[in-house]
Amino acid sequence: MADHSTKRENNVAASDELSPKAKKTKTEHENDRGENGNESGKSVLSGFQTASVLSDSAREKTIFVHGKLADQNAVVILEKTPIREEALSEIFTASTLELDLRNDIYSTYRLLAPPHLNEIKATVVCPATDKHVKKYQRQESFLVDETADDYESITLPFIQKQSFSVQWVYNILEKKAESERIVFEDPDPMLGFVLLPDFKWDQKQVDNLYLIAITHQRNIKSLRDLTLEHLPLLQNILQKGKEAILQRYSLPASKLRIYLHYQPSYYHLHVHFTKLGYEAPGCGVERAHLLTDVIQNLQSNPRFYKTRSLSFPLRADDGLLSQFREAGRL
Ligand code: DD3
Repeated sequence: MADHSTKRENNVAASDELSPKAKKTKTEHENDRGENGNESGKSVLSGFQTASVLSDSAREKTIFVHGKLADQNAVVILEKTPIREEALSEIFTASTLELDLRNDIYSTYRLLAPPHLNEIKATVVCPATDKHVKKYQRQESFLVDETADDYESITLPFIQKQSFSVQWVYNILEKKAESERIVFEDPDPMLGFVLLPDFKWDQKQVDNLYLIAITHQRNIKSLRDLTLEHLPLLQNILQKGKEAILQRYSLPASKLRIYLHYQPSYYHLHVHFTKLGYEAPGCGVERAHLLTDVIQNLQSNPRFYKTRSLSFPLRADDGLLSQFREAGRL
C-alpha cells in the first residue's frame, strides 16, 4: 500500500490493486479504447520494452512485467482469461487441433482457438512509480499486530506522510472516468456510494465477480476511522449493494463475500463485493473484515476500531514494516 507522490499523469490501465499515483485521468471525451477493448488501444503495447519479470504464476496464468513504454516506467500485467461456457461450441467447431499424444483411451492436443476466443487481459500502469514496480515483485510478508497506540504513533503518521493519491477514485466519483461502468450509484453525499466492477474483473463471467463500492464521503481513510456515526453509511452500502448485484447479475447475497481490507490498498473508504468461491486476492482472514461483522462490532462498541488491535500482513519492502521494526514492534 504506500506510494510516493510523484506528480505525473496520463496513462492507460486496466486491472488490480495498489495505491496509484500514476493513474490515467481518462475522460469520456478522450479518444481511447474504452472499456470494451478494440479500437485504438491496439498498438499501445507494441513499443513496450521489457526490463524484468516481476513475478509470474503458472497456476494463475499471470505474468507481471516491468519495462519502458515511450521512455516511461511501466508495469504490464498479463492474465489468461477463463474459458466461458458460451464459447464452447465455437471452440470445438472453429479451432485447429494438433495431436500431442495418443495412448490407449487418452489423447492430448494443442488446440488453436480463433483469436477472439484467445484473449489475454492486459493491465497497464504507466507511468508507474517505484511503488507500483515493488508492489508486483514477489515478496515475503510478515504479520503485524497493530494496537490502537501503534496506529496513532506509527501507521497514521506513515500514511499521512505518504500522501497517497486517490485521484482515480475522485475521477470515478466525479464521472471523469469509468462512468459507463457504474452498476449502481446512491448520490447522497453522506450515505452515498458508487458501485462498479473492480479492475481485476473482466466482467466476462460471474464466477470471478469483483465489484467495489466507493463512498462519496472523502474523509474516511480506513476501518480505523469508523465509528457509530458511520453505521447508516455501512448499512446503506450493504443493503443497496446487495440489491444492485441481485438486479444486475442475479446473484443473491448468499453468494457474496462483502468485506473491507485492512490495510487497504488506497485510503478512501471502499467495500469489496466478490463472489463466494472465488478466492480473490486479499480475501483471507489476515486482511478481510466482513462488512456484517464490522457493522455488529460497531453496534456493540462504537469505538471498536479505535481501540482494538488489528492484524495485517505487510510485504518485506513496505515502508510501514520498517516503521514497525524501528519501533520495536516486530
Ligand atoms: C490500482 C488499486 C488501483 C495498479 C492497478 C490498480 N478498479 C484502480 C484505477 C482505476 C482501479 C480499480 C493501482 C486504479 Cl492495476 C495500481 O485500482 C480503477 N478502477 N481497482 C477500478 N474500477
